[in-house]
Amino acid sequence: MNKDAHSILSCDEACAQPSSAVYALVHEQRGKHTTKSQLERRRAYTEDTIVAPATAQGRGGIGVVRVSGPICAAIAKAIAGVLPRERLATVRPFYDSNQNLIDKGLVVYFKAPHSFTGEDVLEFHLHGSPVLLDLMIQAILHLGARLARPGEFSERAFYNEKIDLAQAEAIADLIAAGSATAARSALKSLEGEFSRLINALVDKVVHLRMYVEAAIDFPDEEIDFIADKKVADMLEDIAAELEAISQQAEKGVLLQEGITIALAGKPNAGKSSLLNYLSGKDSAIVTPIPGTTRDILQEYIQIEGVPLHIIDTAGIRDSDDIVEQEGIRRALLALDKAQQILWLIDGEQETLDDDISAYLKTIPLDQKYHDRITLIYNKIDLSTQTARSKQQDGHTILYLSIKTGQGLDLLQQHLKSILNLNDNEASFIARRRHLAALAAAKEALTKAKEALHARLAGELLAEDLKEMQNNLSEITGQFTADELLGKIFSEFCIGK
Ligand SMILES: Nc1nc2c(ncn2[C@@H]2O[C@H](COP(=O)(O)OP(=O)(O)O)[C@@H](O)[C@H]2O)c(=O)[nH]1
Ligand SMILES: [Mg+2]
Repeated sequence: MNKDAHSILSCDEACAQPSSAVYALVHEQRGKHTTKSQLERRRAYTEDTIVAPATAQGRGGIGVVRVSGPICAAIAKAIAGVLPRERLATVRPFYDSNQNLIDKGLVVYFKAPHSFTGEDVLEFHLHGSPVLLDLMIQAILHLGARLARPGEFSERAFYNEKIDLAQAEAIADLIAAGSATAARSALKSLEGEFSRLINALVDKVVHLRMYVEAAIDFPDEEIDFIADKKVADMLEDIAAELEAISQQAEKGVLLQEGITIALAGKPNAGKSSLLNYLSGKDSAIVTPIPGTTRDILQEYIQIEGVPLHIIDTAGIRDSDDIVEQEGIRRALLALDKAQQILWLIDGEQETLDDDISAYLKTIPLDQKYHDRITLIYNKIDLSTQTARSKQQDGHTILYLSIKTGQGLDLLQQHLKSILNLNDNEASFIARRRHLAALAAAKEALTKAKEALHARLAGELLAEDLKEMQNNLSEITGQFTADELLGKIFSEFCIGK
């Protein structure tokens, strides 16, 4: 029975029966970026030429001005006196329209479509003076180019299908990378690693959609794909792949954003000492006087390339001092934002038995924070405890001394495990936007499974699959609303 469905799938679009849904699907898959406004946008691009400095503001050895668009050849001739050979760095004097010498430098010409943007591109390498770059840009504007909007070079590369959206975002992430690990991961995304995984998954979803749509189109053939285990198997396969990608993407987001860890506890437990230890400097004032820290102090550190924002807070206790009360109020706000809380216990003052749940009930923190708490039993040099790490009631308890350094290695290990850094595999970089799209795809997949399970009409299953495909395609920009595209590129800086 299912043979018919298979035979339709295997035949090329041209010979498919005029079964509209399958035909439209194949067609839709072949044509990329085809919404009307996107096409109009591409047309607008071919008409104007953009210019911007490509190197950072300020003085340097060289400064580069980049131009993209149809009048590049004319600009090269006007400014450098020649149209240089393609992709060959050529030394030339550069003149403005009054024949005043601007500078002498290199000009490189990339002819469309073999350029970053897919259009004709020119690069002028000048001496790195902001004044010279400015003169050069003025001269190019005078010749009919306009200033590029933020991210417009990348945007053109996207519309000309040189890169997809995830790759365009990776350019911005690569430039913004705060560590070697983040840079490596951004480069992986830029090289298309993330996009390849997404595209492979989209292909699988499309394949399944075609199978289901074909079955719907031939009801007479009694194709009972719902009873057919093949559909269920394919859904399982897609689910597993989606899960694997989501996990990697979460790691990618972590590399980009890092996590926030708050240090909390009663006054004098050693929070500020811990901040100073982790940041490697004396940022916080440490005294034996309880209530020393009044305001929130924040330090930024990295563990194996992952950014960590550490917040030191005022000790939480009842206080009559209005400054301290305000500090405590701010501490509680900071705890709300932190993904992890290290709750410090003063080992000189307090003991801790095995009933961790009971202990947590005694601390002045809402129950909702309990899941993110690691207990740090500090000052073991003043107690009978030894340095160790213990798991109890689903919590980690670390016994250590910030003063003597005993057990601090356990803390480092614990932070790494929080960051999930134990497998060292560098991931691709990812953004919250990607996680949201993956989550939406998961939701659509769950609905698809339910539709199959409940033996609902095939149309519903097909609809869920289509939604899933669209969610995934948002990541690469194949199915992304214009407003969102505009927003993404506008967050780039000029010249990118
Ligand atoms: N003996 C001992 N003293 C410590 C240790 N950690 C911190 N302290 C001392 O405890 C006091 C309070 O520390 P501080 O970091 O200001 O605590 P905070 O109020 O929680 O910020 C200071 O005098 C520290 O030197 C430790 O591991 N052992
Ligand atoms: Mg303090």
